[in-house]
Amino acid sequence: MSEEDTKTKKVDQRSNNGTNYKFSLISILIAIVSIFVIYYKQNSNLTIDENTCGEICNNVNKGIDSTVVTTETVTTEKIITSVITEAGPVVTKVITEENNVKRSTEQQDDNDDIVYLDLEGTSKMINLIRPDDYQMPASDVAQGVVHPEDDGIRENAVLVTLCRNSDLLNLQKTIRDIEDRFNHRYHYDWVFLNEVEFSDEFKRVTSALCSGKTKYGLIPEEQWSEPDYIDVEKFEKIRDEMFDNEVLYGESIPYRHMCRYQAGFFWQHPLLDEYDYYWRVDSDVNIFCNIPYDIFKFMRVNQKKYGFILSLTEYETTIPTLWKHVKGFLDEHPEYINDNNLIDFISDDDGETFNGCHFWSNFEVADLNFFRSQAYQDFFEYLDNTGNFFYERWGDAPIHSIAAAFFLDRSEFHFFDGLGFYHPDFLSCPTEENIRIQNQCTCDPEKDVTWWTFYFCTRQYFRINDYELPPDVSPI
Ligand SMILES: Nc1nc2c(ncn2[C@@H]2O[C@H](COP(=O)(O)OP(=O)(O)OP(=O)(O)O)[C@@H](O)[C@H]2O)c(=O)[nH]1
Ligand SMILES: [Mg+2]
Repeated sequence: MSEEDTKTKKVDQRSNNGTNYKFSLISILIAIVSIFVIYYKQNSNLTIDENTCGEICNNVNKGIDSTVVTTETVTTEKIITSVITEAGPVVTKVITEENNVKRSTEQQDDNDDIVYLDLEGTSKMINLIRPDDYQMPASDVAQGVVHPEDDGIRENAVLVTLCRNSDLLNLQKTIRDIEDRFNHRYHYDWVFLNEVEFSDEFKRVTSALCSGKTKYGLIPEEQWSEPDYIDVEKFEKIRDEMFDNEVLYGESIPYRHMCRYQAGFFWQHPLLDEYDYYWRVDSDVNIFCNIPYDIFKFMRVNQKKYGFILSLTEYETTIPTLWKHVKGFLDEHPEYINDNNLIDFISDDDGETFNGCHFWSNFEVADLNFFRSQAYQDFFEYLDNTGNFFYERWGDAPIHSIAAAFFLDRSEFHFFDGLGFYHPDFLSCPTEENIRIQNQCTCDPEKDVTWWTFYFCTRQYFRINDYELPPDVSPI
């Protein structure tokens, strides 16, 4: 090989090496891009990355096949999600759409403000198509009510929960029950009330669980503290005595504030001003059956003002002088007594004595305008001035029930059946198997206490109203 040839070969080799080198670079680049694309595809098909959007996005996406992009909208069968990151404080906005309902969640990177909103008027209710063989519980037939069909119009109503931050764990299950069994179709707002500020965690978790707007209200101090006229020494002595006598919550101060607030103040919270109907949801209740109609529409259409599930008798030791004061008030205000009242539910001797029967207020679907009425307000103020929410530990349930029994028309009450309900330690489960099956109940009818002949009062309610008892409920 000549020197010339050798040079040429070296040049060729160099140029070949250069081509190979370029080729390898391109291959590596393609590989990197491919890996990136595969990685991106895999991740974008799962959930929103927590670092991008925070815990709330993971909640939104839980169990949902979602697609995530930045500053772009992608549609899949179930969901539209877009994550928008703005300059300055990072605002992450997640919009989801499922079954024609759009939800928007915003979060700032300092976790300060979590706002949960309906997206400008696009929220759409899921209307239940009622099967031809739909059945009402026999007790509803006996009460002469109708179950309204969905019409796509939400009532002016709200779910209300008074609770502490520490109730969050129990409350999650309660909310889930009510959302799954009822509210996922209607998206009614949910108001949470507390005497201290709700924590960010409480807001994050509850706003992710609720399908309507969530609102968080602070209770004014004067509604959650002993009024000036309470004799502090007397109060302390009484609490000691109640503790010694093992009166339930007899020594507790917060319990008294809770009862007094539920009895006299909750509807005054400005967050409730805009609503007509409310469903009180305590943090320790469960629902076991589908509710196959709009419970608030039910109230309006059937002209009901007070709905209950369980009714029972009050501990005498917590209300020794309540009836005396009720009579004192009614002597002063006979004009408030409804001509067609329900006194025979709470008294067996035409108002002489209280038989202890009351509606268990941990489930209450009611017309807020009843509480806002002058009669109710005067009634509460009169009772409150006795100081006995503190000295005797009056519960809110008998106060609500006594007021309703005197001031409402007896046709304005309703006993709800077919929902399945639990609050420690009592359970209500529909007695009729067809209703349990239709409403997909998960409760044990053997544990139902509704129709017990002692301690509970629903039989009394049926007797005084001349309603026929449901089948399978023995007449005695
Ligand atoms: N913010 C606040 N909420 C309370 C307080 N005490 C009770 N609650 C809430 O008020 C509602 C009723 O309270 P409960 O403690 O369940 O009262 P109860 O049902 O009479 O008593 P239990 O039979 O023990 O359940 C629940 O939703 C509680 O979470 C309190 O001190 N502060
Ligand atoms: Mg409770």
